[in-house]
Amino acid sequence: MKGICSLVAALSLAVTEVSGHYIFQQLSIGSKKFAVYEHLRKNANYNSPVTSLSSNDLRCNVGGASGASTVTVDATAGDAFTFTSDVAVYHQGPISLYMSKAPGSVNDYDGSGEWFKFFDFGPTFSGGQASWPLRTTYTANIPKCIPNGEYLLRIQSLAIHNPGSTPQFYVSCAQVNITGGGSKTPSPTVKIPGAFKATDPGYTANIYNNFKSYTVPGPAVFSC
Ligand SMILES: *[C@@H]1O[C@H](CO)[C@@H](O)[C@H](O)[C@H]1NC(C)=O
Ligand SMILES: [Cu+2]
Repeated sequence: MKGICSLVAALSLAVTEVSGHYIFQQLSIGSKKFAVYEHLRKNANYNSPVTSLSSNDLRCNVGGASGASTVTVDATAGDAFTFTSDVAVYHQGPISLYMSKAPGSVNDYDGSGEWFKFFDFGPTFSGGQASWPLRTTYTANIPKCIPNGEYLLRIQSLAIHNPGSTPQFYVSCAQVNITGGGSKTPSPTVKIPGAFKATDPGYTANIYNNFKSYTVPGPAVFSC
């Protein structure tokens, strides 16, 4: 009986993994929208999440360790940019933006260096209700003061819609070449994996039970 139940559970999970969810697959700089996966590393797991806190796939998703087939795009520090997903993000949880400077060419960079976070899209609380920024597009500005160079630009949707189950990370990385920047060293920085802990309040939060405040996981937000 147990065998049949777990087989059914495994099958339904497999179906959900392929057909459900969402994936960030397109980048815009300013009003210029580029082709799907032109400047984003193509992942190899459809639109499924990463769920291991210790996996290198947390950096740029499954299949995203190499940028060999990704074209790096020029951007000016301070530019607005947008990540677009295939379908609107529909799992409650925060969306965060990170960058990591490549030691050389970003095409060859696996994301094993230092990451800083520069934006969180968190919940807003009003009248005892939380509302999450669940959308198809997320727009922010590249920090004006960061050093010129080639970077991974990473978006992360942390799905905590299912309290008690393992949260899910939906991540994608773009490759950008920054000019017109400054000389500030972004801080604090973290390694990925390592930046997120099973004990983080924002990771274990129950969004359906007495949910009145929220701390987005990860390092403090860097701003110029
Ligand atoms: C990045 O921009 C600099 C300055 O314009 C340029 O010299 C360099 O070739 C660019 N690198 C890439 C990978 O586009
Ligand atoms: Cu899902």
